[in-house]
Amino acid sequence: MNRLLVDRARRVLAANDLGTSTKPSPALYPHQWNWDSAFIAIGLAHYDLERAKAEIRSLLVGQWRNGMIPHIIFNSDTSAYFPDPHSWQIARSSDAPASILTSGITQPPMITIAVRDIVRRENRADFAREVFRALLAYHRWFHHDRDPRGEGLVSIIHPWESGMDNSPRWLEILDQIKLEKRPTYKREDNTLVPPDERPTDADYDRFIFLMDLARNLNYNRAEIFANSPFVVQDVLLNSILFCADDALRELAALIGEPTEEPEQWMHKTRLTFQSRLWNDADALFYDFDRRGERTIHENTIAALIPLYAGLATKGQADRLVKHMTSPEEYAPDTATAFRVPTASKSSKYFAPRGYWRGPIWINMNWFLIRGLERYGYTELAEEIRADTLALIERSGFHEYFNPQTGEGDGTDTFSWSAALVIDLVEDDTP
Ligand code: 9WN
Repeated sequence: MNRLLVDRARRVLAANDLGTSTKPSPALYPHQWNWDSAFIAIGLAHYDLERAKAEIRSLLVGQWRNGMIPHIIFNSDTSAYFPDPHSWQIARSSDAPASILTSGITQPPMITIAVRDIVRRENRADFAREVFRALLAYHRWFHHDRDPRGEGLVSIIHPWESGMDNSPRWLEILDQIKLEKRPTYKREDNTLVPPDERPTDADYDRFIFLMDLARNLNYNRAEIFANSPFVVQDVLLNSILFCADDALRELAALIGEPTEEPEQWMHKTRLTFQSRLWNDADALFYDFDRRGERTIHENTIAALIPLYAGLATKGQADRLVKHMTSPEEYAPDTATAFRVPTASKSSKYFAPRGYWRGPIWINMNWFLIRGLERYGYTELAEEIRADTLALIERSGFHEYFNPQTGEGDGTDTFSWSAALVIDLVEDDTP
């Protein structure tokens, strides 16, 4: 059964293959996305290491001079996606690459974790040697540019940077953005899938407002930090960066480069993660609104992802697992058969078809499975793995799934759903 699933998953990746990169889906997402490509490389590494390396190399082609790896690298063969290169106008920044079109923001740095997977599977250091400098530059950019005060937590400047675009976590800040007039733009996404399975126009107005703001400030970080209402220390991105720092440390050790820098980053992150993001009363990790200097009290799946990174103490992990196993929050109940929803069912924003406001996403289940394994909750990890595979078996490689009915929503044949299913079935963590 599972072998058949792997074959089907490989076919999804082959169908979305653009040669040296893979688009997330056939029509809705026709370009290369940053963390998608990293998840895809993790899947590809199980059966085609050369193609997995090509996926990483093509992502690095879009790297900015300041080290940032952008969230989208545009495929020049198509213009069917909004926002397009003209919306971003990255040439306004002297840091942007000259001959390649990209967006002007980033996404969670899964790339370094994917590179470590590839290097471990190959059991050779060549690829680590090849990409180490570029990865180091990306991490330095995160830690210096996005954490200018050296606090140990980096900030995101757009919900798209979190990868969880319309999460309830961002709503309070976005609601405070009062638009004098609506930005003018034409969406493509809600013509390709049912509009109620996409972020709303009100969400998009704010996404575009923040994109325009960053562009109009020529992607100057100091100006953006000073002027944007959205500067957030995101639990998810900081968890992934912590894991990525650890992967970078391992790559450095392998090729004889110094390991102190990533070690220091990790040390600082661990301290501030605990002191600023852990909320002991609610027993959840919460994002911190850096601009407004306040905690964002939203119970979403992001609050549990520090398990993946090993950033929770054993006691905190036990308490996080209680949320996961509570039927009022993340566990199945009479109305909700499938898990794990991306927002707690107790949240007033919970919406079973609402994109990142409740539906199940395969990458989030994958993070939780890996996190539960790390803390020794093997039975629960096993249950969620079995549920995840059963869901795909039942509804196909959709972008996300309704936790009440199990139906697949958003786009079909979604690349990371396929890639991570391969990783979950093979499950021979290198
Ligand atoms: C904006 C490609 C991307 C994912 C994100 C997901 C969605 C884009 C969009 O698709 O975002 O970046 O157009 O909605 O939220 O996580 O990387 O799959």
